[in-house]
Amino acid sequence: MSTRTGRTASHWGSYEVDTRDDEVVDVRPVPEDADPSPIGQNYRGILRGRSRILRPAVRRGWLEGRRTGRGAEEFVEVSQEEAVELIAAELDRVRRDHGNEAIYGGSYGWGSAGRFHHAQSQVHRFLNAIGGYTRSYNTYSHAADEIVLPHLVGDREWFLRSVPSWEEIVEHTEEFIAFGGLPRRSPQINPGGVGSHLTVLRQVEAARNGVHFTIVTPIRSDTNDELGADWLPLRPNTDVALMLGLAHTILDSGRADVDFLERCCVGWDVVQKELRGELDGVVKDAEWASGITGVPVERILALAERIATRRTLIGVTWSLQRQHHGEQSYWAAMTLAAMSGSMGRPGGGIGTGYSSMHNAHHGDRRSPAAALPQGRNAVATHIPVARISDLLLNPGRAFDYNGSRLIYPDIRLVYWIGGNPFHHHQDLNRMRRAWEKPDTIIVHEPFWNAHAKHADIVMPVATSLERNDFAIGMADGWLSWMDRVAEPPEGVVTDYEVFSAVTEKLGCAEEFTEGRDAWEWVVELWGRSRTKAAGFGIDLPTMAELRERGSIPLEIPRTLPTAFSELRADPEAHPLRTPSGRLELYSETVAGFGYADCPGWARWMEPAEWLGSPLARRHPLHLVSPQPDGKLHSQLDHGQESRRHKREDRAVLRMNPADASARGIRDGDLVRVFNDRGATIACATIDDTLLERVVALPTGAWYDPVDPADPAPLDKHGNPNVLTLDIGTSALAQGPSSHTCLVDVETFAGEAPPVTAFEPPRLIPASDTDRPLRREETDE
Ligand SMILES: Nc1nc2c(c(=O)[nH]1)N[C@H]1C(S)=C(S)[C@@H](COP(=O)(O)OP(=O)(O)OC[C@H]3O[C@@H](n4cnc5c(=O)[nH]c(N)nc54)[C@H](O)[C@@H]3O)O[C@H]1N2
Ligand SMILES: Nc1nc2c(c(=O)[nH]1)N[C@H]1C(S)=C(S)[C@@H](COP(=O)(O)OP(=O)(O)OC[C@H]3O[C@@H](n4cnc5c(=O)[nH]c(N)nc54)[C@H](O)[C@@H]3O)O[C@H]1N2
Ligand SMILES: [Mo]
Repeated sequence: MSTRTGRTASHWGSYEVDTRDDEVVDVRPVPEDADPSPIGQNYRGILRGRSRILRPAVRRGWLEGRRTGRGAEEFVEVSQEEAVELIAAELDRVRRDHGNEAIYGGSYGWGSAGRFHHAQSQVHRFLNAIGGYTRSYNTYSHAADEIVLPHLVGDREWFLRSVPSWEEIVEHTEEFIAFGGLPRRSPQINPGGVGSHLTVLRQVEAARNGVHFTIVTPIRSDTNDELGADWLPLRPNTDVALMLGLAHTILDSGRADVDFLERCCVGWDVVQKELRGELDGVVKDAEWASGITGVPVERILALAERIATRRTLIGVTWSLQRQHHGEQSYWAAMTLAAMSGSMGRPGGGIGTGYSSMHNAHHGDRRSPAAALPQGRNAVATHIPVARISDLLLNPGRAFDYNGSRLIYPDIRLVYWIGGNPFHHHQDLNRMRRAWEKPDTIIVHEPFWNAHAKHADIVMPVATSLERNDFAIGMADGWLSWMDRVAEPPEGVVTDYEVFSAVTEKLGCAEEFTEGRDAWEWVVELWGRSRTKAAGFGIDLPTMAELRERGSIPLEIPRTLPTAFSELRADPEAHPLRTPSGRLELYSETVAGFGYADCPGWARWMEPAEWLGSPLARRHPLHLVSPQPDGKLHSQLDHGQESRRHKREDRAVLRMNPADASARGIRDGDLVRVFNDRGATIACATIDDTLLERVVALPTGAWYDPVDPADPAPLDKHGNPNVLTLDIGTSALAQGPSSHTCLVDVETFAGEAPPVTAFEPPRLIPASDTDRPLRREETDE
């Protein structure tokens, strides 16, 4: 028996981990974590569990030259050498016959913490070394934000580095209006790691210091009880109408901050016309907003009064822009904040993501740590990340994106590591049709999730617990060592070693490895980090000392004055990096694009699906699919903390008592959630914190079709993305619109099929097949 104790870091925190025979037996938060996350408990028992991928596997149909059958067919297990041979030969065929742009390496996903083993850096460096690939831009988290903010404020990074921090809020804010709420679960997470969880502590401190919180969300429990927040329930996807109604009320009462609006912004004239109905004949007053949002008129009037008279911070959660016309949520919030009188004053104005993730907003966002260089991509073709199904389904088709007109290239090979599109993408039945298009899909995964099951060549890889590395999260105050606390299963190697072997075969190993093994790279990146940190005035110790100490606190104080304060003081001396140098409440650039679904100023436009749309007669419930408690996305869904949040093995669908009783649904019943795109089985939990006609099904349950050969199979595990809508936010950002979705719910009739999401697919040992291990040529 071998036992080890070491330290690991993850996107949900750092932990001390005990392993026995290379399996995790105990997980403890590190002492420096002020408010540790229970998500770390998911590590127990997963390294050698049934879902672990133990050997490289190749889909039988692929070997026989078939593109169909992904997700339904058995796999042939092969040796590491054979798998590397197959991958190298197929990459070589595709780049020779179709060019490197036929390789899609967008490969979106969070992977694991660790500077060197960071999956996206690895795969992009690898694909650049072999000649380039079609890439993806933006994120699923906040694509619309990434595109629209630069049009409004110029430099998005400057904005994020200077919006009021929690420390500033505790000190100066009087009113915190949280559009999208302040869910306790979300700031457990931080990309790259989090040494000590501070957000909830700061929120409570703010409340104690007299900050008055109002949460504007369809779900009352989107907050922490200790904040004593007022709840303003509204219909999902109608925030823009509410914001405009508030803005109109402030304008009407003569309280708008005309000085700031006229000196520091462009577009105040257009905003007034929009609010007064001079552009479309519709006055955007509180009554109008009430009709759309369901918020009583008196509450809109009262909230507008508070906003205009007290030091107010408008907080917008990222969920507000993961919806159809999501750009407008930010635009309207910016407009409201600019009118409030608090813009550019300590603790006032606007900020984003305050309860979406830990990095919003504590320390400075500049990282003192070096990253693995990705090299140069010789291919220019790209897509906005959430247009993956459109890309595969429509080669050659033109589409709009932030003022440019792009063409979807013809993708023959998809290479994906460190992400799970069967978790993250919308309308999975449509995506499954898209998945039939490429010749070859190659995936590296530690676990047999749906993504691996739908691939052609699956490479098992080591988890973050089976590698040495160091971690630092975005805007986090800690550097952390990561121990190899277990050996991977025999024969299983890291992403880096797979890529090293493939580049060796393709004759470009030197470019990829630069002659270093993984350990030598970690040492190298630590050395580069010491140099980089020195430029920040930070003296990092030797790597041996980091290892010894486990973690190091970092003081990277925020240096920028509150966003817009300098603009307010002197717009000539401190212009923004917009075309006008002002805050652009009206953007001539965006207006010039001429997009019907994204004009150049804040405007309410009906989303494709909402409670006011005709479709609501047939599918009368609005589905929101929030981030899950108990895990990050789909990661370690088979872990114990994740399973604690399931009922009857399925994800939990929360619904209002009235909606449940109207359908004869009782607490704990299995239900079928459905619309025209798909259906899933979840377990109903009756919850009076939800607004009527709103249901919530968290993301993250591994997609688990009853009959994978069916083109639109019933999912039996509660994955909301079989239901969600796969359209861009607008022609501007083309972001995901996951929170725009109507459904209906009924009790599940009959015997529910057991969940098999965590079972491996049928595996055939290589010795049992007489097939030659190469792909047969077909002209399908
Ligand atoms: N309906 C709906 N859908 C959504 C959202 C929503 O709000 N609603 N939110 C969206 C958002 S914000 C996001 S960010 C996405 C998240 O989507 P993803 O980032 O794709 O989800 P993860 O589950 O984190 O996927 C990471 C995968 O990488 C694997 N992995 C971990 N470490 C490694 C490694 O070192 N190497 C390799 N090869 N693999 C590794 C894990 O096992 C896991 O399968 O989901 C989006 N989808
Ligand atoms: N525990 C945990 N935390 C996470 C993650 C995770 O997987 N697990 N994922 C992380 C990632 S990658 C990201 S990007 C962030 C995302 O962070 P967010 O985007 O903030 O997270 P969501 O849970 O999608 O949405 C937050 C709340 O918005 C509300 N909401 C939905 N639609 C609307 C609407 O139209 N109007 C209003 N006013 N409210 C609405 C929902 O009730 C929901 O609870 O979360 C991060 N935090
Ligand atoms: Mo995200």
